[in-house]
Amino acid sequence: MTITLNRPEKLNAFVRDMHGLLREAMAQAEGDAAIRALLLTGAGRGFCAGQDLAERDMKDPNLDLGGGLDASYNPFIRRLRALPKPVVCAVNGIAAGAGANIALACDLVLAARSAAFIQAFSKIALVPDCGGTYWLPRLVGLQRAMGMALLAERVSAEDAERWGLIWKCVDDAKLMDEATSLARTLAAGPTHTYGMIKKALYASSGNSLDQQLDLERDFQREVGRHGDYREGVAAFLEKRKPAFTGR
Ligand code: LHQ
Repeated sequence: MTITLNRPEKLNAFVRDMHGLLREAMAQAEGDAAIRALLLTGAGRGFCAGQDLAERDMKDPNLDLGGGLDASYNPFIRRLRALPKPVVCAVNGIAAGAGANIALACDLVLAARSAAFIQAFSKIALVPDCGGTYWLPRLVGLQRAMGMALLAERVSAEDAERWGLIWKCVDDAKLMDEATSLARTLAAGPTHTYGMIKKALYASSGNSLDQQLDLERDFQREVGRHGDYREGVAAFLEKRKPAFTGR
């Protein structure tokens, strides 16, 4: 299933309606067993420029940006990370502010060579949100995370790949083909196991080695009882491609 952020004239900056549509799309991705991978991208020349800065009433004395995060962005980030299916992001152009951190919330991020990532928040005196302060230091180390957050400069897709911020930078003309092919490959994989791999990797930074070894044992026990494991081993021994059901 592909979700395309579609407000190209404003570089897909988020307005309220988009959150409603995203909620519906995520419910479909979660509920439909036939959907075995998700691809997130943007329409037009940008991926997403974050929150639409014209939407908030700046004269409102009760302006509560935290409330906005609780109501829409944070549940979306949590759902992306918790989805027990792989999520691929195709960053087709600039990814700024919340847009950058939504991309980084995805499991595998591809970016067009002309794309860039900007932690734009500090330019308008905000702190990075949508998980930015969580994954930036984990992905690129504290120094680069700090530079990105304080300076709010563009990080090119090539640097992003070199730094380990994203999986891969690809030529613009090839982005959608590569991202679609990657999502299709993942959709034909052992979906249940992929869900467990996500859970294990995302748990690891909060766990000790002992806890992680125990978690791996428990997860391996579970996936070892799944038909996809039997199919994987049978296909290997019979020298054929496995036909995983994912269920
Ligand atoms: C925009 C936006 C935009 C409205 C481009 N809003 N119109 C915040 C508050 C609340 C809770 C949740 O969390 C957040 C998190 C955030 O996301 S805060 C960070 C918000 N984003 C930004 O600060 C980025 C603002 N945009 C930019 O700095 C530039 O537009 C970038 C660097 C992304 C792209 O620059 P250009 O390629 O030169 O394009 P442009 O600036 O000409 O933008 C094209 C159009 O899109 C333009 O509209 P116009 O009608 O003049 O053609 C922009 O005004 C509009 N646009 N971002 N966030």
